[in-house]
Amino acid sequence: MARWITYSFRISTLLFLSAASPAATLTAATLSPNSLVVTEYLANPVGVSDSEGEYFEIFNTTNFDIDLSDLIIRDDGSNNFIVSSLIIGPASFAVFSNFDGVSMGFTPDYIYSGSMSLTNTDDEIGLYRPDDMLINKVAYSDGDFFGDGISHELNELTLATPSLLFGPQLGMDYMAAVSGLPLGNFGSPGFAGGTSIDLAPVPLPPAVWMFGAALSILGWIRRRITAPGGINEEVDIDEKCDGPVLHGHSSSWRDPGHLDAMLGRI
Ligand SMILES: [Ca+2]
Ligand SMILES: [Ca+2]
Ligand SMILES: [Ca+2]
Repeated sequence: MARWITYSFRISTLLFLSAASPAATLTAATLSPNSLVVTEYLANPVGVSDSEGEYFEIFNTTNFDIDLSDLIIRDDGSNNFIVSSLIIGPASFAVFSNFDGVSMGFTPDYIYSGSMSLTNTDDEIGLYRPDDMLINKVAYSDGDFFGDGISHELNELTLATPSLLFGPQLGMDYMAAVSGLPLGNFGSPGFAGGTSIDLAPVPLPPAVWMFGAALSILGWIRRRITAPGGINEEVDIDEKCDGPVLHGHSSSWRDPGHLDAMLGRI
């Protein structure tokens, strides 16, 4: 005997709905852990003062542009700043520095001036969403572990590295940069240097995934309903979108496993 099965799920945020603008740009408020990763830092430059030579580098591990506006960058103490405006491309680096980079031979993507310093002993570089959710953080206990003027490059950039989120281990997750910079420094600001990047495609953010799933379910159900002589030809289904919630029920899913199987297809 047929029984009714009712299902519903919430589409948390209907983002990127416009077919006219398929290229999504993520915002800092929607970022998932490790969507940005600190890939390099130079805490103790040589040939220039620390206030004119420190930098750190981040990498966008997603397949989308990210608008970094309102991203919070801070240590565990009082150093902090909020990014005013910067777009980082998919699978791309961005360099943050406390100076214009001229003496070190590169152009930073963002200058934070004196609002943050990288202490040569122990310090932190944390990336946080505007709601203060941690995205990625480096905590080091020796800012020139490899020697003065030698930046720390992340060994391997993979989301499977569990220690990334809460602070890589010096000497294990980071290695000494070997690419020469002016004034006797070493580093790879804005490029991989010795960092091995091996990232699987990053899933769509939840809001986009859910919306896509909703459309997929809808389309799939409708196909099943209209299939002449198909196994579900007797399906009687009613569904509607009620604000952000998609509701549906059917009298012909005799086995709740059908629903599970359907969801499993998405
Ligand atoms: Ca320093
Ligand atoms: Ca600091
Ligand atoms: Ca680098």
